[in-house]
Amino acid sequence: MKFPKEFLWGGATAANQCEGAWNEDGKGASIQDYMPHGIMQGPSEVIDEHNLKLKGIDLYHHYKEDIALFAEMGFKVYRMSIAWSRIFPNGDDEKPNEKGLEFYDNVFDECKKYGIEPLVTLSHYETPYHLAKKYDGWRSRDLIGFYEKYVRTVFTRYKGKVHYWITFNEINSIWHFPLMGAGILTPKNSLSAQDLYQAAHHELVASALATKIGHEIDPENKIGCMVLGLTSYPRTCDPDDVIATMEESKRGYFFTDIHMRGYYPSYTLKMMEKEGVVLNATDEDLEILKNTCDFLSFSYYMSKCIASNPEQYEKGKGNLTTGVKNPYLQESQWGWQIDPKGLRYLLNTYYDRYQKPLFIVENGLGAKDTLLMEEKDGYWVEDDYRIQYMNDHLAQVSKAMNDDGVEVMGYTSWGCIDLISASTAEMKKRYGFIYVDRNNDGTGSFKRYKKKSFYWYKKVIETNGQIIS
Ligand code: BGP
Repeated sequence: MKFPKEFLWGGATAANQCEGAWNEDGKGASIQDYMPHGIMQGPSEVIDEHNLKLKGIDLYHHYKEDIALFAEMGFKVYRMSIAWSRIFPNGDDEKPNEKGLEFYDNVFDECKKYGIEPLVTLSHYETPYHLAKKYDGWRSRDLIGFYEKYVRTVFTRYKGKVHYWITFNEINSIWHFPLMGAGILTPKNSLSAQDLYQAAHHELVASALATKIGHEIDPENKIGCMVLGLTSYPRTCDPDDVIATMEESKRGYFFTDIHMRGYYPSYTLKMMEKEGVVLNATDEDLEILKNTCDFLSFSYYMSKCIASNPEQYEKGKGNLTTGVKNPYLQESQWGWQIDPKGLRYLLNTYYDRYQKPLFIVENGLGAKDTLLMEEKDGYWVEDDYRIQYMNDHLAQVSKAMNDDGVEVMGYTSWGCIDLISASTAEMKKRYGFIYVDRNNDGTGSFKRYKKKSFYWYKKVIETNGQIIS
């Protein structure tokens, strides 16, 4: 398997799923601090002390140890997010919180020590709670100004320390989970299409504005958009299934097209027309949207099938969105259908559409791991299933590059250290190369243990992918 010399190997986390220290050193609450059950139930009225994310894996106090472990694996890049409410505790504050800024200074300095490039997500499902409560999140145009102030602050502060940025995590998730994706507290079933498209528009304008500002502050900055990458296949070759799949794909391309092309393509205008939406978009908004991204990044865990008559088939489970089951695929313990070839397919479709570099910033297997009674060859968890999953996906990445000519900048596996899951807010769904002793009931010592996959990934990076088969 061939990977380019400059390929960015690494891992990914998000502040709200790993940092903990939810109210330390002046941090304000984020929406996640009020989501003890992930997306499965609505938000809580008050902070629920059982919410595992409040302490996460306590990366806030373990970052030196954790980054040293990433360095031991040879990471070239570490994808992480800045918790917006660590910098602006309420989101609409006058001044930033210096302690919060210092924390990320320390993290970036630690990365630099090992030659690891940070890849920073500016907003990873962690809108400051106050902005959700007072403004109903991104439904309000005011959020553009608050986000602008926040990104200006961090682009300026970390100039020269960070060169790779992502504006919003999985921006297309707003269709499915408006609270997580856009900090909207109004329940989804009370939101109209008008509300959702307008909120999406505000995020899109804010994203393009961040790209503009980021380039102005440091022309060296590479700024990308990020979507939940989903391969959708027609369940059968019945043209009705094919058309249903095309319609579904349009909802996915909505965000990448606007980010990468800089305008609302004709089909997006038709979508809104059909749904009775009259978008409030100013001339200035449309001008800002012309600031297109340097790269397109996405998460990829699974694929799904689409049918024009879905009730005839068994329903699939999946990452924030589902279709019907694909009879040719195996699934994870959480029912997500595993499809390495779907990753090659997706890389091709994006590259054919935009001819811009792609970055796989999330991929991995959420599984229940068992800690061995004693260390075996330096590891504590025998996670061959995870090694297999990642090997098979990376083999397809290599094919996309070498057989199909797709340009891929790098690969950051999701949850390179175990963390709290986003959809179910639990600890037992683990993705990491590093096991963290914390349990669903909140017990645990927070001690870190290497898994078998730790040594495997180290070898992958050392050989620049040569051991992938
Ligand atoms: C993506 C999110 C991540 C992450 C991942 C795995 O959608 O960007 O934050 O958590 O999915 O999902 P989960 O944690 O629910 O297994």
